[in-house]
Amino acid sequence: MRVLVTGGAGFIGVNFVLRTLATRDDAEITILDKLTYAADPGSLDPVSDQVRLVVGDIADAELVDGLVGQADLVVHFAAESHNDNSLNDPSPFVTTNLVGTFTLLEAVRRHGVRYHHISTDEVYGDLDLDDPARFTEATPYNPSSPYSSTKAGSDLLVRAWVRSFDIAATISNCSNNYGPYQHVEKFIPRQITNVLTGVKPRVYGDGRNVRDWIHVDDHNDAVWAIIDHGRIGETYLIGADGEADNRTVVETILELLGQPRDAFVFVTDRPGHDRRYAIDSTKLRTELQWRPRYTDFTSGLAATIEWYRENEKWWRERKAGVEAGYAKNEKLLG
Ligand code: NAD
Ligand code: TDX
Repeated sequence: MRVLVTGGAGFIGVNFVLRTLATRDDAEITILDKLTYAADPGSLDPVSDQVRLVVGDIADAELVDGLVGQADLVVHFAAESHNDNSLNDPSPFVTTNLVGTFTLLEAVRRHGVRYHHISTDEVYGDLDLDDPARFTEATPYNPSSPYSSTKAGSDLLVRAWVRSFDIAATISNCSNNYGPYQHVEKFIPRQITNVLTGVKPRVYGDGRNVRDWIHVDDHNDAVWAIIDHGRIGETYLIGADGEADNRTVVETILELLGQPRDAFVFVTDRPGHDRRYAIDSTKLRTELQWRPRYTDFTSGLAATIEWYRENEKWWRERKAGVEAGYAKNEKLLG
């Protein structure tokens, strides 16, 4: 099977490529990645003789047409992915997430290629802290940020291309991922690397915002379950029952790193900050028999901390630039 992986040099894409090569022998992988600030092609060095990396933009119609024409399957991870960046400059989010997805869909339509679309639970907006509800495939779209609205728009393009043009597509909406190779701009790696560099973790607002954490390998195994056995045209929510508030996550990281649990600071809240995400993944579990393997978040976090400890070279160069960017808007509270 010839697989075109977009965004295969980013966090989830790198893990998808490495895991696919480790667990399957039927995939011949081509990666299309623009190598934005979020990418690290060096992460693919150990498998460089097993994958083809094409550096380019998913919004480049000619390039995309040629690559999709050579594939049996497209797995579309490429995106501008960080909410805070989308608040500072929404423009690349519109181009990559909307125009890029449109460009892929048109090529998929022309060539009749199977397509899997990677998306996020953020398309559903947020839930109150005391609301017993969780998101399901039937929850109405209600995105809050430029990032989540462009991801929502990209999902709707896929649904329209399925209905109007009969493309063979599936969609997955996953909760917050953690694990190795995640950019240090994101919450968990930012706080781990803060502690490792002697800086106190930064928690937005009151720290009570809840995210539903899943290990990146569990996400990617679910993606393969959907590609292998999912019903065409369907959406599947991916989540591992990992709800935790930000304050608790930071306290756990501090404890695992041998620091006092209260050695963090509160900083200015993110504008429009979604309060809580929570996924009900019953459909995925009952239809496709998928189960998460990382069911203990604390040991998953401990393994992730170990990875950042052992791979300082991977993140060290990016860290100062990311923190300088945050420092422009962030003020200590209290
Ligand atoms: P990331 O920012 O770490 O990586 C994105 C990758 O896409 C990078 O390698 C980047 O170079 C590439 N890219 C960006 N613009 C491109 C363009 N125009 N053309 C080609 N390549 C381009 O993101 P991630 O966290 O790995 O997220 C991957 C996907 O998973 C995204 O679609 C995201 O919306 C989705 N998702 C992420 C999470 C999460 O917790 N990180 C959760 C659910 C869904
Ligand atoms: O320094 C921080 N302090 C803090 O309190 C950062 C960077 C974040 N936060 C909070 C904001 C969120 O409540 O932590 C939570 C997680 O933040 P992010 O890592 O930025 O993730 P989030 O905004 O929830 O979005 C993530 O999950 C869904 C990914 O970045 C998206 O790509 C994915 O779609």
